[in-house]
Amino acid sequence: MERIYLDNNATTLVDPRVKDAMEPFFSQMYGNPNSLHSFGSEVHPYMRIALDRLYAGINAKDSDDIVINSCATEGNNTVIKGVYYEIVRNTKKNEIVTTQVEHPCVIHSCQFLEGLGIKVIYLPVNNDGIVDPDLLKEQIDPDKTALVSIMWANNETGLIFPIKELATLCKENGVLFHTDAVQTIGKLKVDVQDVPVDFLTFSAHKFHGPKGVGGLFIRNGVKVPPLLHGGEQMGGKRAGTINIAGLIGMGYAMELAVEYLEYENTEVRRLRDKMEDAILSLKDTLVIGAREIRTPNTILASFKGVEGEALIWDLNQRGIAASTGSACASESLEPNPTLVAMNIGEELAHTGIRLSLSRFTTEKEIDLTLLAIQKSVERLRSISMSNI
Ligand code: C6P
Repeated sequence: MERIYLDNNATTLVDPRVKDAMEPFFSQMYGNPNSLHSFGSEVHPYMRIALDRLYAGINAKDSDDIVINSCATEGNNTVIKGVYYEIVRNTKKNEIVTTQVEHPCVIHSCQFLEGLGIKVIYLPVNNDGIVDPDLLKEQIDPDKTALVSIMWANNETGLIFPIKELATLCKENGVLFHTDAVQTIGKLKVDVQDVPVDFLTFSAHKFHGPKGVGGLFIRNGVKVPPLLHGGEQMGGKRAGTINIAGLIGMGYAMELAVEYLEYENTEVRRLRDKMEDAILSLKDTLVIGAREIRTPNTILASFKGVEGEALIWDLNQRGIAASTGSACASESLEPNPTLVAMNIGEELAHTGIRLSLSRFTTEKEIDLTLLAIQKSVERLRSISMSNI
C-alpha cells in the first residue's frame, strides 16, 4: 500500500540533498573538531559554512550566538532554567510569563521552576487562538518579570502569534523575550533584526534536516549559563562533542528552507487550502483558526461525532499518517490542551485531527487523502450512530 505522510509538524523527511551532504561526515571526515590533528581540523571549514548558513537563515549578526545543541527541547530548557540561574537568583525579578498553549518542554520547564518558588503566569489565548498583546501588557511588570516565553507559531493549530508586537513590548519594558520558532522556520520569514527577540529556538528535523540537532539564538550581550557543563565546546555555552554531521545537515536544511519559503507560501498553501475547502464541504466539520493567520501547511480539523483517535487509526489503516496533535502527547487520553485552552468545548477538543503538509506533499496525495477522510468519517459516523 502506498503511504502518505501528513504529519510534518511532528517531523519531516530529511531532504535527500541534506542527507548526501551529511554522509562524508560519518564515513570520511569523522574527526572530533576539538582534536588537534588533521582529522579534527579538516572539519572546521565545513562547520563554518554550516554556521554561516544558520546565521544567514535567521539574519543573525556575527556578534550574536547560535549555540548548536541536540533539539528545541534542549534550547527551551536552556533559556528557561538559565534565566532562573542568571536573573531570578541574582535580582528581584522572580516571575515568568508564558502561554497555556506552549509545547510541553516549555510548560514542564516552567512547572519545574514553580516548584523552586518562582511565579509563572500562563496567558490564555483569545477566541481566534492567539495571544493578545494587550493581555501581555497587563501581565508584565518591569520590576518582577524575568522572562516572557511565547511560541512564534503553534504546533497543533498552526496559528501564528504576533511575535514582533509581543517582543517589542518586552523590549520597551526591559524584559527578556524568548520565542520557540520550531514551527516557523521554512514557513515564515524569520528575521531577528526585524523582531527584537533575545532568544530563539529551532530544531533541524522540523525543516527537512536530521533529528538530534537544533539551535539556540542568543542576542549579543544577553547572558545565560549553559544547561550542560563540561568541555569548552560552543565557547563554553554548551558542553559536549558537537554533532558535526547534524550541524552540516541543519545548515544546508536552513538554506533550503529559506529558498523554498516562496514555494511553501504558494504551492504548499494551495494544496492545504484545497484540502481544507474539501474538508469543510463535508457535513458537520470545522477547521480551527483563520487560514490567513496560520502557517501555510497546517490544518486542525474536527469532524463532529468522530473521535480524533479513531479517525487517526482508521486513516492509518488506509496508509495515511496524521495526528491528533502534538506527537509527544499522543499517548495521553486527555483532550488536546491547545484546544482546551481555546475554550472550544470538550467535544471539539476530543475530535481534532492535525494534517500537516510539506514541500514534498503532492496533489495526488491530497486527492487520495480526501477520499480516505470521506470514507473513514462516513464509516466512523455510521458506527457511532448505530451505537445510539
Ligand atoms: N513538536 C509535534 O508533534 P524537539 O523534539 O525537541 O526537536 O522539538 C520539541 C518542540 C518544541 N516546540 C514546538 C513548538 C514543537 O512543535 C516541538 C515538537 C512535535 O508537534 C513533537 S511533540
